[in-house]
Amino acid sequence: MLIVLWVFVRHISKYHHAFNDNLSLCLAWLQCFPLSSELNMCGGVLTGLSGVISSPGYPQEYSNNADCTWAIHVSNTSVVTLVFLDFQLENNEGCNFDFVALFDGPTVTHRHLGKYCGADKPPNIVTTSNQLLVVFKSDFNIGGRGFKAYYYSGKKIYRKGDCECQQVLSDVSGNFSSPHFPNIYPNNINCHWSITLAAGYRIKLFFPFMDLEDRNSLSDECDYDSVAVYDGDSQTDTLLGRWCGTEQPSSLISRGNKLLVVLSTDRNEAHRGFTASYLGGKCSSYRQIHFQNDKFCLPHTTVS
Ligand SMILES: [Ca+2]
Ligand SMILES: [Ca+2]
Repeated sequence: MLIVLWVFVRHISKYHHAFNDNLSLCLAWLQCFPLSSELNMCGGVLTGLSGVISSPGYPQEYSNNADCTWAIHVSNTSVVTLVFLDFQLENNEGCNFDFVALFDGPTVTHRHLGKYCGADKPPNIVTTSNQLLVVFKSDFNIGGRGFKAYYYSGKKIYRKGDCECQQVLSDVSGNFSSPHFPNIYPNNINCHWSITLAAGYRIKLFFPFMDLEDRNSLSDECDYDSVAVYDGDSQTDTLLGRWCGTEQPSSLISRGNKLLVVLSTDRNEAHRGFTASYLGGKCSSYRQIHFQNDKFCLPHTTVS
């Protein structure tokens, strides 16, 4: 009987989007009865030291019109790390249809940590506060397998070297390294180096030395510790790459005058870290950028 009703409502909804609100109530109700495990709950408040969340019905396709909010709240002196194990949502540029959005605090007015859709697993996220808000929404059609993620709490670290960990660099060239380099870096850190040069400049970045914890051998991803580089000033800008282990990234060149480097480490196993150097360069002619000692041709330069 329920199945007949469900098929009927879904059929109707293809033609009458006005039924969407009723449909989502109906689907939510159907979901809660047969699948009432913690994993399949749509949202909730989680206060454990660690836990798992997933889209409703995972790994079956999530429902349309889902609107789930998980509030993760750990002890006052801790931060929250969220690691995605699986991720497949309807994709579109801007993630306006189905998405997972993350906030560094208890509400959507707190710092936005990222909005994700499609089949690329989001990076590991570490909060600066002791609360993380995870929002999952889907629109009226086209779904996916959804997502599964786990979180854990770790102690906030207050050390002398921490001010080296949130740096804005505006000199035309410079160097930086992981905290305490060449000694081992701290666990549970989330460090940002934001290179911001004058308009018209682009940035060439390279890593002469890299030694982080290795990839997760199960997922083959940099799930534990990683250095990520974004082509802009936030983690919502294009990811140019993510590295770990002793992988040596080739040099990177920004599209604009900003680059963001993020070092994230998990709660155990630390290595020596990395050193980075950058140079600013200005375009003097189409397709050509002059750096201090060398010249580059770039395929899609937009700087004149
Ligand atoms: Ca959808
Ligand atoms: Ca580690």
